[in-house]
Amino acid sequence: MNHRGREKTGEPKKPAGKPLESQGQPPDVVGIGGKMVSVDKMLREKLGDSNYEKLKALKNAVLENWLAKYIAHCNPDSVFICGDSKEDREHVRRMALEKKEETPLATKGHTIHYDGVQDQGRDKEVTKYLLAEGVEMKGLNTIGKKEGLEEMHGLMKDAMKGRTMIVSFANLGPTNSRFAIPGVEITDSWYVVDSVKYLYREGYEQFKSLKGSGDFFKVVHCTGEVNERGCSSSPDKKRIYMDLNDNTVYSVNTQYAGNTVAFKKLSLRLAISKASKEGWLAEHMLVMGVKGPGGRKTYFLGAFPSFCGKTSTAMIPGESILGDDLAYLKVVGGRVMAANVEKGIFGVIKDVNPNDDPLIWKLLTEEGDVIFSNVAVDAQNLPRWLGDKRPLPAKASNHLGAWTPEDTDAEGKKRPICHQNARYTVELHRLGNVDSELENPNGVEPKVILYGGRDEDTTVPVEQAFDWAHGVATKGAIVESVTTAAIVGQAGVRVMDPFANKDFISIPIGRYVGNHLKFVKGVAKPPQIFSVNYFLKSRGGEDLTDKTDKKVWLKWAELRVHGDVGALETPTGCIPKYEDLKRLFKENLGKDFSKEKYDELFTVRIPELLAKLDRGVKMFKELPETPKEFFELLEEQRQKLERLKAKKGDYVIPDELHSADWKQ
Ligand code: SPV
Ligand code: MN
Repeated sequence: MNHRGREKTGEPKKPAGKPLESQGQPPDVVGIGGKMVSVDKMLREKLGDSNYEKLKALKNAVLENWLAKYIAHCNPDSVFICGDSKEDREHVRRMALEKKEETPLATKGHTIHYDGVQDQGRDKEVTKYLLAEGVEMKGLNTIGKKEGLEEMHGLMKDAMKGRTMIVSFANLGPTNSRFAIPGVEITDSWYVVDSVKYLYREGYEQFKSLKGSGDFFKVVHCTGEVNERGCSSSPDKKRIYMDLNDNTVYSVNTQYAGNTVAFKKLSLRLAISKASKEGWLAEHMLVMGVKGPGGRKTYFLGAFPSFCGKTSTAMIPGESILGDDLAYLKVVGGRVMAANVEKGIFGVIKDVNPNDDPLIWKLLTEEGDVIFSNVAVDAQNLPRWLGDKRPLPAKASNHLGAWTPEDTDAEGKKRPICHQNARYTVELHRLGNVDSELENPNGVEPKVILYGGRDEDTTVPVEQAFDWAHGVATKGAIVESVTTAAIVGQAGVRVMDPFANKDFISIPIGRYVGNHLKFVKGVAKPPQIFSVNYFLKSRGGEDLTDKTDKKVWLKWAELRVHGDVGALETPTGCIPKYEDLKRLFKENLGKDFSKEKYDELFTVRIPELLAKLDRGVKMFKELPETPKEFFELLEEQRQKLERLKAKKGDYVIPDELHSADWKQ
């Protein structure tokens, strides 16, 4: 039953005794499972004067009813309405420490938070969409709404007893902008609210502009049962459910931020559904500025699956960052504009080291606010992580407890110092390279969109698509990557991850592809699409590139969109000329770039490219609503590759490329 948008009118109706999910809701009584309570009485009692005033100042009956319903059901000892003020921010931080959800580390401002042993990543298996009766969502993990809500509410019953419910407000997108979506999360975790404060723009004052409307994202999170470390301790009862119709997320028996800071990936699913109805795009993309000649700055977007270099791309030294994870894209006045949904980073810490990531390294080792999660802590109370390029400490502790370098697991393998998916949370403004336009309510105009995955054998390091539609179909829609530790489960399996967004696409993927194709209608100069691949190996399996080489691929794309460099045409797009890369490697990295390396990196690997196209066609054939145009574009590419193969064999170096070989 959708009760949003109701106003208080007249006398309260007598409760009917039936669960709210199945009956009309009287305006000022609330309850789940038959228990009915007066909203105002409940709020006055639980909130106390100052919190009650704070809530009332928002003048939003939808919010009040919803809140009262979960206060009655989750039964917290008290409720804290968290506003935008510095005092509230500090209170949250203090409480996170007092309740030991975070512990101070040696460096001022640094804290560590641990998640449960089986709560170290997003959990796909228990993350489901609540489905209204008669609705089907093919290929997505779903549960009937009635059954799902009953289960969820069963797990949430009295779950906040002895704890405080915190109500926090966030703004997805820059404040006072056309991108902004208001969100409210109720949770009993101070760590979750602390993370929200790091990652999102303040939303309490902005919430007033809703003027009573129920058009906001809602999140209910309960930590659930905890162990002696304060971590959720019932992974078998972990559930994360989303209701696209009500724009609501429910999460229980988990603390991992990807499952609980619901304005991240859980709200991305809500946003994708909303965007599809409204004609814009919600993407798993970085936003950054790349410098060109003469002080020019070109904005880039980049979609990469988790763990595939998205954050380190956004942080390339010398360039500027607006965001590392989520972007909203809208067409405004015939131009594509984009904004970061967030104002902070929840980044993978593995392999962050002073050489490859000097900016993040500095931030993580100097004084200032950082939440580390699931890293190890050494005897000096300093955080340590995989790939930090420091000698291992003699002992440390991690999410499993005490650790020494000699420790082995059940199979006799060395136990790593910490979990692969250990992370850090920081605010973007602390970075020396934050872009001046981060808070621009109009967003920025991207000229380049990058798509990349963890691909060891198929695509070249950088390649420009022929045009928007070609890029959408052959670069975005068929991104492939091997699975990583960001998700609980098996790592190392090759999967197709359309637009690096597959896990979050909450509408039929075919429709989503169609939305992308249509998106730039009426846009005179849409962004140009490039594929990038940081993981390509030689055909003998050796690494071919360094982590820092990505800067050169981006610099080339920057020059290319301004027409400052030429390119070689291949059947799959346009690749750099050797001379240009040689110069860019020297100028940007002081490195010599050999012709042999170039030939190896930019060889057109026809069997692998054809196999990838086949996998793409096979996958999309099984998905509803995929536009005909998509299949046509893939077929055209396949034919070009076949023709080149017939002329030149399976592997063709750039010097051997002549478009007459594949053009009819
Ligand atoms: C990712 O895994 O892509 C992340 C972290 O950005 S999470 O919030 O878990 O999605
Ligand atoms: Mn991400």
